[in-house]
Amino acid sequence: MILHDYHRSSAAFRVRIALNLKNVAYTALAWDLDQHAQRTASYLEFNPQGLIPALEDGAPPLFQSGAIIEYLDEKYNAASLLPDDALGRARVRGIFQQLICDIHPLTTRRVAKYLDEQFAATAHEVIQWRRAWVLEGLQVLEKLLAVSPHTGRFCHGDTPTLADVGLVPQVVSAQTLQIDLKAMPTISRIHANCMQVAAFRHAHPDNCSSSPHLAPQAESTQQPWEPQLLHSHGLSQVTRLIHIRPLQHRHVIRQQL
Ligand SMILES: N[C@@H](CCC(=O)N[C@@H](CS)C(=O)NCC(=O)O)C(=O)O
Repeated sequence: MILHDYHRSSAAFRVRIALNLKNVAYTALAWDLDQHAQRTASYLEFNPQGLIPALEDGAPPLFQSGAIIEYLDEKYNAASLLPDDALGRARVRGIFQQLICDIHPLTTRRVAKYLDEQFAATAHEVIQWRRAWVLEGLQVLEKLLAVSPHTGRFCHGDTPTLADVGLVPQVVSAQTLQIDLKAMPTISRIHANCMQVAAFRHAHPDNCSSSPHLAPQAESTQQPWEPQLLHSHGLSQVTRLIHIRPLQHRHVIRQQL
């Protein structure tokens, strides 16, 4: 199984968590979003949407983190990421979709690029934009989680579900945007509980940062886009590879997006 990955991609972070929760061995191929690797012909040929992540587990390749995670949940049905009851499943999917459909897309690199290119937004204004949408979305979610009797140690009950898989990357993204989460005690508590679980911890960008540090060295010795074996780590055997391509870019976005 091959995960087309980038350590700072929130959407890929979700899939890494799910793979770890399911204890599935995989190979990670890192596409350097900071170098716009997802917009190069070799990636677009594979995924015309030009977005990370993608998962290869036979043909066809799978796109969209939500679809990939539900595929994994169906294929490896031990430790289900969805509750048994229909109402519970709808609640969990609702939280997940709020995070991945209503918050995350507004903060992506392509939106930042458009703000920059079409409206000459400064880097500071782009950060303000991102902060506004993440803050608003998480504040709403905090209210939903705080009042619900279904909220437990995790977003739904006392075992991790799809909702937590969506929540943790968004909280990490909020942290990189320096959003103060003190006013969101329920989210902070659930996030802390998730980080007690190795599957979440091992998927964190700090534990998967294959590309930025090694890219310059690799560039001098590798052909463009030649995959380089970096190291293996993770809960299960995760092999991390990197595609390197020296590219000029206008500005590097260092937030978790
Ligand atoms: N809905 C997609 C979103 C994927 C997505 O936006 N990925 C980001 C990284 S987190 C990306 O590839 N961004 C590149 C860009 O915006 O050009 C999913 O959940 O898989």
